[in-house]
Amino acid sequence: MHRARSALLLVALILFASVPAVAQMGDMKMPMDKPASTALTRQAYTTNRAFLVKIVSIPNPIPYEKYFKLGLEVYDGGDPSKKISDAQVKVAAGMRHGMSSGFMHGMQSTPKVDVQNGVVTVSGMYFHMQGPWTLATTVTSGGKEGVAYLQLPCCAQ
Ligand SMILES: [Cu+2]
Repeated sequence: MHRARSALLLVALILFASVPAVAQMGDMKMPMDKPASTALTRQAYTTNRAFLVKIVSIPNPIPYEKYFKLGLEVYDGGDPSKKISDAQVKVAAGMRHGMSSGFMHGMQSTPKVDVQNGVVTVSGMYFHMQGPWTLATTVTSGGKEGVAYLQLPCCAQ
């Protein structure tokens, strides 16, 4: 009886202790806290195949704990040779840490999107943790909207 209650208490303690650990993960050195071995995704279709998003410029390697920018171009998913110059693009970057969708955490910066001559420049990117990051780009054009996910490995030492 007493032993069962101790075990329950232990489980409760472990659960309780793990909550702040997740919340503070951005500051912790985790086993995953090493340069990503995954490759950079150079291009990706939106999940509905409406658009193809290509990375046209990015620092190689991506700097660690430094601001950087990257350039994107959007193409017609049905005809990838057709560039779409007037697409509206929103971005969000984060780390999944094994999650199949969504982010375990985002960046500590707010990226800014600027479109000029059909090139989408995303500035204010900042990776504060080593490992694979995901850039979600939401593209809107011609009444269609789609989200493409690009994998960005972090980082240079
Ligand atoms: Cu992380």
